[in-house]
Amino acid sequence: MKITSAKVIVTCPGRNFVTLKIMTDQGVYGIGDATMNGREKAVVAYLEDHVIPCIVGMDPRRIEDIWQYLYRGAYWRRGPVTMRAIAAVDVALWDIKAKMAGMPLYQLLGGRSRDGVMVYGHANGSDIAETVDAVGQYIDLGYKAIRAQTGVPGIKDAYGVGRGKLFYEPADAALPSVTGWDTRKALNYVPKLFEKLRETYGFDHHLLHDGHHRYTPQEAANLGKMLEPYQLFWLEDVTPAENQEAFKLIRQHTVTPLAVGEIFNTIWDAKDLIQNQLIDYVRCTIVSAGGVTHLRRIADLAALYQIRTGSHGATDLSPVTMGTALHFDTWVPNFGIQEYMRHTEETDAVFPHDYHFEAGELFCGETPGHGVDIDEELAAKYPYKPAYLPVARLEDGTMWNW
Ligand code: GCO
Ligand code: MG
Repeated sequence: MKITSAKVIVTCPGRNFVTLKIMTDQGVYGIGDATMNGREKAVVAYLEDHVIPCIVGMDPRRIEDIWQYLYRGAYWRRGPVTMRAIAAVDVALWDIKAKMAGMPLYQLLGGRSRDGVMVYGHANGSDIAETVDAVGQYIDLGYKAIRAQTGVPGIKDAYGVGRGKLFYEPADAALPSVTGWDTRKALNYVPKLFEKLRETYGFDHHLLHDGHHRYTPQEAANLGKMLEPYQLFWLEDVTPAENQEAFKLIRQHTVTPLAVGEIFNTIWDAKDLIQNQLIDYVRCTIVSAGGVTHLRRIADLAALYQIRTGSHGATDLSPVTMGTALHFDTWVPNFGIQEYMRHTEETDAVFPHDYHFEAGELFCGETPGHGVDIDEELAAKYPYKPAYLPVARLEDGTMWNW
């Protein structure tokens, strides 16, 4: 069997998505997501100029060998661009293999470990009252787990507060918009949100919060400690994780569960956090961390330390990633939770898929492959539109972590 050709499809049904389509001499094709929010064109070039010429003619059944070829052969290993390109190839090849086997992908991975996959949605508001209402709407939609983010008085465009109700799209401008941050104001406000949420809805639903890399380790420990009475499911990205050791300090002071990893791109980014039991959930995803082949390795290492998966699932991860993630989540023994920010109807039309939402869970389908396709004709109607993630500055103008 041979890869006869491959192409990159860039489409923007409300936001940009980059999709790799691999064709074979058996007439079966596979698709993989390669979207990197705000840097899409870098991955397009990497795929078109440095990956596709190498894989045409290769046997698509040799998934592991092609992964190793693209990882070791790059010489300049790792990084978000390289690992997204490898992920896109990997997912497309798993899609092909499952189609050739006539099986939904989860069967190829080892079969079902669960029926449905618990997901969490994003509730947000400009202040505590609005956010409490938004969480109530997600409870009414049947969600068992809800992430809550609120605007903070005195902070311009605090992270995680969307402009719509169901959809939150942070890449909001043709050049990075500037948002503000002030940790003291956030530390004085965020705990009050969760106090109010528990007062209003009790403890029957899982509540999550994303620190989005904003706190120093000491501040993160302080926030974790202040949130303990509200029993969060997790506190995410509470401090930048390049220095994995920083989590030792946080761990010494709080038992609030910690989740990290949506911006990791290989197992090396998470290895020390996992082996030192410094986190409770690993957030790596199919698209950012080298595809099914590599995410499986990360999940297996995490399982040795009773750490569970909690894959990233924002709108900037295409339905191709969501569909593949659901097959992965249906199989993986140490599953924790799956993030699920609904895509818009126009996105869903470009990416027809067989997964569905019911009573707070997502269910992958039984279609052979990962169950997601791309309507190329419709995709062509939405040309690429430059869009950047914001940046964040402190009140004195210091550049901070968005
Ligand atoms: C999340 C993420 C998003 C990111 C976005 C960047 O937890 O869903 O933090 O909100 O900011 O995916 O493109
Ligand atoms: Mg996050």
